Amino acid sequence: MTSIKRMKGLSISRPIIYGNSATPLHGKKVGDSDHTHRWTISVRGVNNEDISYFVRKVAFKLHDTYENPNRVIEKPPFEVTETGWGEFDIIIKIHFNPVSGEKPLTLYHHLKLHPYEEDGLGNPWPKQKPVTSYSYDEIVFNEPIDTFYNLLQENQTCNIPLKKTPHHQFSLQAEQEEAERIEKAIKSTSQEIAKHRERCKRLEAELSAK
Ligand code: SLL
Repeated sequence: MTSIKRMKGLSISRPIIYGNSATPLHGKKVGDSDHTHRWTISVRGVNNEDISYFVRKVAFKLHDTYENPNRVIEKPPFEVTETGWGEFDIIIKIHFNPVSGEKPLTLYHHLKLHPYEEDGLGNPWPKQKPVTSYSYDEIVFNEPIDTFYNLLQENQTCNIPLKKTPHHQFSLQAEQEEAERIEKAIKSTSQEIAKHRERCKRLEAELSAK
């Protein structure tokens, strides 16, 4: 038996974007159904590059109201397009190239059909604009098998860009800005808490003095 060699102390990652886009059918009925939207759920590379060198297949588990809710996609693009009327959680199971010896990875995505009230700039959501909900993630392979490690190294991967661009929702700049927003929110929340604690103390002191 050939022994499996792992790359001790090494890890290697691959970025992915997963999620859905949805457009309303505006009363255009699909058959005699009560469907209101057409949507696509997908797992992709950052620049829509081919990820099939390390992804063997993707299984999307839809809501049980769908016929054949287990949709297994064996080749790229790893996506499912459907119509429907409701939002629900989709279980995404990514199976890796068998040479990896890696267990499948399970992700969850809440299918989003309805926009938030505003488009982010304070304007109402434009009727024709697709609603999108995507997540960025990096799949980390710890101490991968050497053949899989070599396979990953041999294939080009695209990373998110440094700066924000109209074509990329995810960038290092956006990540940095989000981190700064979170830090600011944590700071102002702790200031609020401190303020309220002080007020409580004052009121308690007033009460006991009565
Ligand atoms: C809801 N909890 O009530 C959710 C369930 C299910 C959506 C949403 C079915 C399509 C079909 C469909 O759109 N299911 O029957 O072909 O909102």
